[in-house]
Amino acid sequence: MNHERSSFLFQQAQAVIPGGVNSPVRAFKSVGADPLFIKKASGCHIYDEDNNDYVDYVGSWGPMIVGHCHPDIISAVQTTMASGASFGAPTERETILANMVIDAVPSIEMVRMVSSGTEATMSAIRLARGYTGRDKIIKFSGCYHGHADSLLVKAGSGAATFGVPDSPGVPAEVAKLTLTAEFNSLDSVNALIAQNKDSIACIIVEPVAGNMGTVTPRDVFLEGLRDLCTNEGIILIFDEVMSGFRVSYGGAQELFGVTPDMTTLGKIIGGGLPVGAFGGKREIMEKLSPSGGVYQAGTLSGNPLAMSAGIATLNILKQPGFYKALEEKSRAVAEGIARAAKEAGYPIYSTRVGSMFCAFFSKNDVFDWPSASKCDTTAFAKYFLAMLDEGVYLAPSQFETAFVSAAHSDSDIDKTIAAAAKCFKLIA
Ligand code: HOZ
Repeated sequence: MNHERSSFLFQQAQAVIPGGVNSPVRAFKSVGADPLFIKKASGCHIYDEDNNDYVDYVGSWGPMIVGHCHPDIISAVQTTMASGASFGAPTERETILANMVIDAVPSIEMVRMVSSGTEATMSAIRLARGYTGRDKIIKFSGCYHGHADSLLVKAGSGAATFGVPDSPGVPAEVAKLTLTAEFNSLDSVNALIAQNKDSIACIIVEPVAGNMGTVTPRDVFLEGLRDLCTNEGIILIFDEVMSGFRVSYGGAQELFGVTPDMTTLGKIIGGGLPVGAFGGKREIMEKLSPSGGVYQAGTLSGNPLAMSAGIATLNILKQPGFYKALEEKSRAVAEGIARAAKEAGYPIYSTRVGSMFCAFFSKNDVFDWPSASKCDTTAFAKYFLAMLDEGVYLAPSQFETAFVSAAHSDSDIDKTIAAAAKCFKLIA
């Protein structure tokens, strides 16, 4: 495939944008190539500046669950745009989307809209600290909760891909308030709690870890966190920026039947426009300014265009059978890729929760960051580039999740599995 124009545009971008990209995960650095510059998209297909057509499993890193350019979302955004893009004052749409989120997500009694997932997690942690009067937090290595200072400690996603899980620029004094446990290990959490009695404000976790590949929670892990937090007066925060409205309408907490105290959201609830949200128990949320003293603000928070796109998206997701059909597509593609790998003599460790999946280049189980980090990233890079050549666009890192959308058709899935069969044979 010819990527001449993408490479030309990348060269131009590098002169004026650090690394040529506005978010590190977009770079193809870890797979040894230049990123594709995207011209347009439709359904589950994206088209680069050289007019190559790809089946897309990045989906803008999660938001595009109904596919790109859905007519209902286009129409909602166009109608809203015609009456004003932003006012910095309340609009009715904010309350409509807030009610939809509250109705869907078991833990959320009140919600505040922000403009990104990072803002959501950063603000949720400030609120947990303000509510409990405690300073320390626990996160899990390999989990990624955006790029706020306290969360760039043993972080996943781009931070793990590029080998900077503890970013320069985060003051040591700030980082030492973030304690890290191992995903799926209640023992590691118990040990931290015992060593830091009555000083932990919150535990923040991706209930389905999606930023070190896709790592599923083992039996009793989430329930165990719930019990520990209840017993110790710690706020349990589920970061459902990725899994919210994705693994089911009510997110991972609905799927697994475990209710946190607070939840962070983003991606899908903005229908592809910049959005985030955090919510939880009324008594916690009411501590937020202006009803309480914990400050948090944003010029574009609850932006009319983002609210409209979010409402239109959730209305599509509410249609009967939406998640069942998505589950079937997702199972077909994830199982098809795993089967192709096995038949090529290159077994992988395949994980999936709903429409989030990952092919780990590992012969062993992957259940936390130490096991994920042992994957063969060199073989992954070869596979990634070969798949791209076959017209399949995956995230350019072993430590990311693949997303399936309602727009993936049987023929897109068949094409993906056939491509995988060819690519695994190449690397076997
Ligand atoms: N959570 C996304 C990737 N794992 C973030 C996208 C980004 O960093 O640009």
